[in-house]
Amino acid sequence: MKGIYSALMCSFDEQGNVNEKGLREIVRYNIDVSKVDGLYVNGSTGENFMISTEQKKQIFEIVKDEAGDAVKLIAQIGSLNMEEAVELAQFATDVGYDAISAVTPFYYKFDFEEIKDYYFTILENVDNDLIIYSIPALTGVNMSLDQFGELFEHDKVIGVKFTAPDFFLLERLRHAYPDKLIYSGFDEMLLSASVLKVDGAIGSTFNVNGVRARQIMELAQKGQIDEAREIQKVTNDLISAILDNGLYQTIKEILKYKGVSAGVCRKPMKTLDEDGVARAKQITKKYL
Ligand code: MN9
Repeated sequence: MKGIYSALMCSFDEQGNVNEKGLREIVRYNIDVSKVDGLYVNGSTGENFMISTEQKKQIFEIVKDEAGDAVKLIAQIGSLNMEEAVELAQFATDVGYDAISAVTPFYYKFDFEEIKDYYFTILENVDNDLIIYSIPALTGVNMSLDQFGELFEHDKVIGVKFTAPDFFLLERLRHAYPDKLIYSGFDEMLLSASVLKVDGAIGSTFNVNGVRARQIMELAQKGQIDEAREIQKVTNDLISAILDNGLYQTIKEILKYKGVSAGVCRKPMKTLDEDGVARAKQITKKYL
């Protein structure tokens, strides 16, 4: 389960429906061109928190059907609706996903006992391994080293997608839990996370920049830090340009220039105007 995983984009049409052909093309592009080791499906980048349960299932099915066994598949099933989380966990497991992942429950400021109960309840109801999805900037949920430890006591909690700029906590986690899988979640900090020996990375920009991501991680693992830094530098020029222009919209536009029917983002996310589209084209030409 180690390696570079795209936080998979999903193609939606103007009405917000899943564009099956487009989604299949995105999967193919990730495997054939971005050369990722795996796909993280229905995460933030997949616009998961703006779609229906049926759409989530539809996406899990299409992605598995297109990817087959070519790459590892992780299904993000986290939801504030526990029944939905369990239902999706079972569904993705039946479809053949290698692991499930669940975002920390957010919005209501749950205490740690509640968060623990959420994860263990999901695991009581599904026969699969689980990766915690921690992204404090979006959820407001900050867990301590000891709290991660309590979750890691469960055999089936096999790791964490660590999307935070907290390298102190990351180092402590790595040191304390050498056998758990730690995935770096911020693409712009991949080199720093790789130096601390994460097992892999899961990111939105890998949909289009997966090859450089792999180079950064592998060079860092070999101790070739200067070379890795050069590639992180180009990568971060790219990521800065993408973030300035609108993260998911711009990645979709880049995919379109590459011939992939990436569609538009779901409302309330906005669509790029003419200038934004032109900038996305320039970014593609310059970096990809
Ligand atoms: O899955 C992604 N997080 C979000 C991880 O999209 C919220 C990252 O890959 C970021 O998009 C990326 C740009 O900041 O690092």
